[in-house]
Amino acid sequence: MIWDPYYECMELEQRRELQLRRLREMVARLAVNVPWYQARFAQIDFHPEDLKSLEDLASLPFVSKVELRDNYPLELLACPASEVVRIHSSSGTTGRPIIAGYTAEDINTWAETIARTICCGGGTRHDILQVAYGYGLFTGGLGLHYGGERLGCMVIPMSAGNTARQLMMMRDLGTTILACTPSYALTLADALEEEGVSVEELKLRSGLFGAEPWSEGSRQAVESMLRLSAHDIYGLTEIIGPGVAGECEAKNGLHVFDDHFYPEIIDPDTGQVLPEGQRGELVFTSLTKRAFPLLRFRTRDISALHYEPCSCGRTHARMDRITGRTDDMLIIRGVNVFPSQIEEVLTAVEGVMPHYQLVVTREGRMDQLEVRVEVSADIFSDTVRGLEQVQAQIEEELHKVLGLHAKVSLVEPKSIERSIGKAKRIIDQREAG
Ligand code: DLL
Repeated sequence: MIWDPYYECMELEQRRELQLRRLREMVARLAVNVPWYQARFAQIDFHPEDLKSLEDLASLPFVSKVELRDNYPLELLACPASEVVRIHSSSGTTGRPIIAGYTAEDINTWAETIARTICCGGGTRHDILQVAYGYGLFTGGLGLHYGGERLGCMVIPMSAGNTARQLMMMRDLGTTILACTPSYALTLADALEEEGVSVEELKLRSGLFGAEPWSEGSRQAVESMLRLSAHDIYGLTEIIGPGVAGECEAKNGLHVFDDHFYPEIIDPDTGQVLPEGQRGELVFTSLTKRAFPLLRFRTRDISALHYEPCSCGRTHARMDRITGRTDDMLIIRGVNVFPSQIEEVLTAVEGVMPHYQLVVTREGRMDQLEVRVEVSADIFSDTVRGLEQVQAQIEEELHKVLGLHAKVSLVEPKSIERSIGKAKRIIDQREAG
């Protein structure tokens, strides 16, 4: 089912006209309502009426996390504070959090784009949606919640954690759609046996997984363990939260709801806009946000965009699965390494579980990468020789893909800390050493 065929299946030309109209309105609003944008536009001698085509957007400067932090907490509001009905926040790893405000209209838009996301994942109003993303300042819980209600699902607001209770509710209420981070989905799948719940008793058919990078290997693992169809969903607090893009049954990239969020891909070094299909940094411009619209926000997420229509009938731009973040990239002995590349290698090896951690240390001047990964109980109880073989096989595969030697440590099932939200994959001990 397509939630809003008018907007989701629009002819490309018609959508471009709509985007340009919305963009021009947005820029004009920013120029009037937000002193910071006023000053920026004046600096580059830009006048909103100069914006004649979507391509002209490329002449405007980017906004990055640094500028958002400088305008903490609500300096960039484009509406009176009295119109803000909700805030969310993303903590990040350092410094001040980002605070995003929403008007009632923004909350409405958000519910619509999440309803689209759930429909993309095969959901209808007959579904029972278990929301196991965290509720609170994080956008995952409340975002999915409002969208689920908009669609007419029965929503179970579990929030993250309390795994035993999640499984009990899932079984007793007959949950059909599970929404949580992919790492938490694996944690839930792992706990089935311990909690005495058999997958046969469950009615899951679809999963809406996002908020962190994951791989095709993890998709296969979670699909076979929970017997559902796993869909990638993407979003970020600065732009609205989840509901920016989602995968349909074709699983041929994520549909970007580009009548609200205009995507570009840029070269992260030069800032140049890259053509269709080329990999680079995703940049988003709000087209309809009222409280906290952003012009050309640099996400640091790496993806590529495609424009040919999808077999499902939606005509939105499609983005590739996020393969990493420009700031997640580890530089080890000068070689760029993305955790996602390692995950792809690990999950392709029989008996290796998608639970891993990357530990980076420095010995003298040399960076060392250790990949700690769980293996199945069968492999773990194998002979030392058997274990060494698996270890050598992974080291060889990693060498082929990364071009450097990483030490692989096979660890016991369930020995790597489980997450209920975003998994912590990287332990970089270099600064300390
Ligand atoms: O994670 C919003 C969200 C909630 C998305 C629930 C999907 C589901 P933030 O906490 O602001 O917001 O983190 C945003 O998470 O820039 C990406 O780096 C990463 N991210 C989000 N979705 C995906 C995904 C939410 N599907 C940051 N694949 C983004 C890979 C993702 N990374």
